[in-house]
Amino acid sequence: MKGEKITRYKIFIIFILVIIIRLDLTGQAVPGKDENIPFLVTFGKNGETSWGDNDFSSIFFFTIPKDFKQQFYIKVFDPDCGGEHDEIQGFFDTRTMFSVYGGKGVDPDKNEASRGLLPGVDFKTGNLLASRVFGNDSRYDNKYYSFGPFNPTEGDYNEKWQSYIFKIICEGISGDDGNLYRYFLSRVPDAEQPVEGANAFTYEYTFRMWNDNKSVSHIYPYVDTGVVWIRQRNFDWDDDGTILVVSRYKQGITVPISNEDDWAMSRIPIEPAEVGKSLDFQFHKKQEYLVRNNNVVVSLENQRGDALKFYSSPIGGVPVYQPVTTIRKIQKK
Ligand SMILES: [Ca+2]
Ligand SMILES: [Ca+2]
Ligand SMILES: [Ca+2]
Ligand SMILES: [Ca+2]
Repeated sequence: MKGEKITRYKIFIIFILVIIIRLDLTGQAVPGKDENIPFLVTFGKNGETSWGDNDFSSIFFFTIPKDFKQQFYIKVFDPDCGGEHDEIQGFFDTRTMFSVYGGKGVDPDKNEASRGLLPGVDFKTGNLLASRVFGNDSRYDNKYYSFGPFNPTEGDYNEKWQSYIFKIICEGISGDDGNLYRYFLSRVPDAEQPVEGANAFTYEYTFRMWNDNKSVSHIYPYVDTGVVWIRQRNFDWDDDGTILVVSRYKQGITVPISNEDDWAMSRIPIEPAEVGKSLDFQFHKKQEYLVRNNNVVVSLENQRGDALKFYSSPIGGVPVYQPVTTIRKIQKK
């Protein structure tokens, strides 16, 4: 009896520890911990789309839970384009502008233009809170720059998620090199201290793959109510291995892959039980040889043409396939 009590106590402690660890490490870093993606990438607007960035801009949203009352910072790691991490073309001449927006017009649930997927429509919606241009500057090479402090209520309030939403836009305003960078949402400017319950998402994910064909990268789109099927699109995958879709109900569906400067697309059926959870898009690199410096773009929309969000910290956790033995599900192509 006493032994059983101790075991239950131990399980309880482990459970609490797991919760604490997840609160501390998820949702704050972009790319997220579970994604295993080394960097986001945005090229200068004079770059070639065949280098893997289709539009020379990237948009991310941060959600701050309404119960969080302190100030916070949006930190950019390696905001410069030069020195370490970045992708040179000839010589470094790229200038990149990072801009933070809050207020009405930011929330992409209420304002579709804010998502940045409508051709020719301005996505710089909301109030500009901070902005800075970075060139080839050793002061910011391999280091963080902190935007802020911001007050949570400067964001655009979203009732469904009970969170204030902020947006950060990265634009390659000149030059042709690729700026590689990461974000971190922090309570302090000079360290990385997460905001509990915060998250980050985008609608069109442009990122760099590892130069290591043993590594697998992931992105986690959230399947909202009413989704019956989704259309996946991937750009400039350089024929680099396979892309698999995994969920509790999908052991691994392969999707058509792009090669050089082109898009590949397909439809993926969604089971009712996958609604309200995340899918796991897995990016497995080619094993025969190493495709170096692969930058890729991924976007998804549902059957109504609405874009799906990719969360840095998957909502509902990382989905794990669970074989169904009683009900055999036949995947439709
Ligand atoms: Ca750099
Ligand atoms: Ca250049
Ligand atoms: Ca950089
Ligand atoms: Ca590529």
